[in-house]
Amino acid sequence: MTDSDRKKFYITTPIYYVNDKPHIGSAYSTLAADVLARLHRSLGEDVLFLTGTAEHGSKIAESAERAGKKPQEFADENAAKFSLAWDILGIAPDDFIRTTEERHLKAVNLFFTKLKDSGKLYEGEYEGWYCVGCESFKKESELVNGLCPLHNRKPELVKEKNWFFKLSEYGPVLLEKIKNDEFRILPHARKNEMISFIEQGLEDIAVSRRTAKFAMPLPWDKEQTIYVWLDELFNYCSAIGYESDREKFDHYWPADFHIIGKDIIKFHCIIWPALLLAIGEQPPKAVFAHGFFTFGGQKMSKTLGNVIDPVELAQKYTPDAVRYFLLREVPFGHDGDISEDKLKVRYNGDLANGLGNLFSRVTNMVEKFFDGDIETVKSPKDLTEVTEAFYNLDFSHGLEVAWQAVAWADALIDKAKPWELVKAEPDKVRELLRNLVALLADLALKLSPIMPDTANKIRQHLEAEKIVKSEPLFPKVN
Ligand code: ME8
Repeated sequence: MTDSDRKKFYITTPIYYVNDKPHIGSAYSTLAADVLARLHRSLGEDVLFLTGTAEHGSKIAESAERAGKKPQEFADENAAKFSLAWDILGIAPDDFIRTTEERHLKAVNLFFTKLKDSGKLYEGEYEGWYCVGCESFKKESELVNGLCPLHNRKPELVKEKNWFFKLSEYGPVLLEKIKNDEFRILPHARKNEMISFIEQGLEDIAVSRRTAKFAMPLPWDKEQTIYVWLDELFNYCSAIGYESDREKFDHYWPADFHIIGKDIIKFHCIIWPALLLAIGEQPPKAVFAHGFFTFGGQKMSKTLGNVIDPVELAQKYTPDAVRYFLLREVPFGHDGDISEDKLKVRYNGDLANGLGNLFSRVTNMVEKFFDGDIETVKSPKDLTEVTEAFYNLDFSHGLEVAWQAVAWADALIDKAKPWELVKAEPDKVRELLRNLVALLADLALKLSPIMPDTANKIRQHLEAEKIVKSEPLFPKVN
C-alpha cells in the first residue's frame, strides 16, 4: 500500500485559552483525541492530531495585564505550559497551532476576505451583553440574576457598529446535513439538542468587534477587530495549509473528528459549519461533545479557580494512571464528579491490585516454575470489544471489558492454585500460564492507546528471552 492509499484521519481538540495553565478539563479533551489518534495510527491510517492555544482577545489581554506582562509574552509562557503538560501526560499531537503564529494570521485574513466576497457579511448595529469569560454575547434569558452563570460575572453592555454574518440563512441546510448524518453530532442527545435549537430559528451573528483588545484587525476595516471565536475556529483549517499548501489542505479536510466540551457546541455545530459553507468548504465530518467534570459537585473552571492540576497528578500517580482514571471514571459524553480520592481508589484497586498484581503473579510463576520459558499461544479471550468500544469513543466500556478479563484471570489462578498443582501436574500449570501470558500480551495491545507506557512495559517483559518476575507496575499509594 502506498502512502497516498492510506486512509487519512484528522482529529482536533479545542484550542485552549492561554489565560492560565492547563487544567484537568483541557487535559480530558486532549487525552481523548490522543487515544483516538493512537488507535487510528495502529490501524495504519495517516493520522493528523492537532491541538493548540487560543491567544487573542480581551480575556487574555486582561489576564496578562493582571500578571504585569505583555499579552504575547504572557501567551508564550502559558502556551509552553500546555505543550509541556501534554508531553508529561503522554499526549503526542502531530501539530500544535497558536493563533498568534504567522501561518494562522495569514489564513484568517484569507478566510475573512473570502467571507466578505461571499456576500454573507453586512454592517449593522449591535447592542447586547458581552461576557469576557465566555468571549461571547449572552441573551438576557441566558443570564442568572444579571450574571453569566458560567463565570459568575456581570457581562458588559456593548453597543457598537459591527460586521454581521447571515447565519440565519443556514438553518435548513444545517438541519439537512445534521439529520442525515452527513455532519455527525455525537453523542446522540447533543444531535437532538442542536436540531431543536436550529428549528427555533437562527439569528445573524456579529463577526467583528470595535473594542476588543489584542485581536486581529479586519482586512478591509482597520477600525474593527475579528471576533476571537471566528479567529479560533479557523485554526482547524489554518494548521493544515489553508493559505499556504492547498494540496495538504485538500488531503486532510474535512476533519474527521472535532473533540470538544459541551460548553462550545453551538460554535462548533452551528456557526462553524455555516461559515465553512459560506466560503465553499465542507463542514467537518463529526463533532463529539463530551461532558463536564465537577469537583465535589461544583463546576470546575479556570475562572472559578477550583481546578485540579493534571501534571501534579501524573507526577504522583504516573501518566497512565491519570489517563486510565479520567477515561474510566466517567462515561465519555456524560458529566461526572472527580477528585484525587477517587483516583486513589481506582489506582490502588484497578491498577495496583488488579492489572499490576495479575502481571506480577503470572510473571513470578513463569519464572519460578518454568525458568522463565513459556510457549506463545493465542489469547484465551477475545478482546475485540475493547478496541471497538475505544473506536466508538466509549472508553469506559472498553476498559470495563478489559478489567473483566483481569478478574477472570485472577479467579482462574485462585481456583487452579498452580503453586499446589505444579508438582503433580506441571503440564496443566504450563498450559494455564501460557494462556495467561497470551492474555496479558493481548491486553497490553488493546490497552496501548490509553496506557502506552504500561503496554510497553508489559510487552517488553513478555517478549524477553526469559520472563522474570516483574516489579510492581503500579506501586501502592497510601
Ligand atoms: O473555549 N470538564 O477555550 P477554553 C471537562 N478557546 N472539560 C472541560 C472542563 C471541565 N470542567 N473545563 C474545560 C475555549 N474543559 C476556546 C476554544 S476552539 C476553536 C476554541 C475543556 O480554554 C472542554 O474541552 O475555555 C472545553 O470545551 C474546553 O476545555 C474549553 O477550553
